[in-house]
Amino acid sequence: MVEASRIGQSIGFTLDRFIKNNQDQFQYASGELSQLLRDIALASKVVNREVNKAGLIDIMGPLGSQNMTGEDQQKLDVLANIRFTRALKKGGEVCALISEESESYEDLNNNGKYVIAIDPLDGSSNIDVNVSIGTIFSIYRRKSKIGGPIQSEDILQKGSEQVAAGYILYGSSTMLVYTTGHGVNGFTFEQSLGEYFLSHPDMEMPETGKVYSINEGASNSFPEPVKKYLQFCKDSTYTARYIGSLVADFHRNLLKGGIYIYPSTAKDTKGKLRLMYECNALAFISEQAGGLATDGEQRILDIEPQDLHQRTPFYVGSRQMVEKAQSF
Ligand code: AHM
Ligand code: MG
Repeated sequence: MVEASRIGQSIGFTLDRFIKNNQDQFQYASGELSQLLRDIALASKVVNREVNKAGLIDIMGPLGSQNMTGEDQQKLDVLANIRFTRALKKGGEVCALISEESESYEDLNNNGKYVIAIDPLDGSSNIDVNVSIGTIFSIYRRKSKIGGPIQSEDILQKGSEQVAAGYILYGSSTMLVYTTGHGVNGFTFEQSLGEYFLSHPDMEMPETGKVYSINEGASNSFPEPVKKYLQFCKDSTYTARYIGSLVADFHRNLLKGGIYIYPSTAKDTKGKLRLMYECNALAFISEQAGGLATDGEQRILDIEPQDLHQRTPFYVGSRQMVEKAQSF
């Protein structure tokens, strides 16, 4: 955890300054990871602008074919993928990009030292209805020789090997929350200045809470232990809150305490969420904030990935609540 005194002095710092001041925390401090985080922040500002005018696109664009800058209109999740890919390619620190939007990984710069896994815009069912959505990212050190071809050891790394992870929440305000393994810090975007400012230093997830987030509509096909845990939540008069946007549900639970569950179901026998670019990042952040993340049996960060788009059941949130759910 970052020492309180150091953080205390930094409230209101811009993200850039905060990254610079804390650069010495990185194991391989040579400035590239800092620059990579800045690239992500920059791309997120562009995506934020587009998310904010999502409802206007049909009004302002000439009948759905092209937008105002002459590009073909794209769905926002595809557009976000383009924005992040472009920013990371220009930045040059990333050799391979794994994205929810692409079947295979993308080679960005052979000399890049980092691998990134990203869900550019998560919560797709909420994009068109003005409900919070998010970007999720995980950053790994490349393992193979710099300059050579990408190897599977570079792209299929366990969550415990992340060197940084974070998310951007496009909500009632836009926030960027990230960790480099030294605690979790949250930054709020100030629209008129175009800057992220440190607003939530050294975030800690409450040990326990009273909120459970799960899509109960699918409960007929939940595993028996999950059904029993849900009954326990009701008997304990917990409150149900489910936005259906992972980042938003996670962020609320991070601040207020709670548990988010996406178990295996009849439709998604291995769960719905993707290990590499949805679960690993949030698992890293939750552990750094004092919470827990498991697949119901083992720690998410210990899962050996076999596939870029692998799915996993996901139980994440306040430590005591995840432990309780697991005990069922
Ligand atoms: P997506 O990557 O297609 O957007 O799906 C991920 C989303 C999560 O944000 C959310 O928690 C979950 O899917 C909701 O799924 P469901 O509608 O099945 O409850
Ligand atoms: Mg997603």
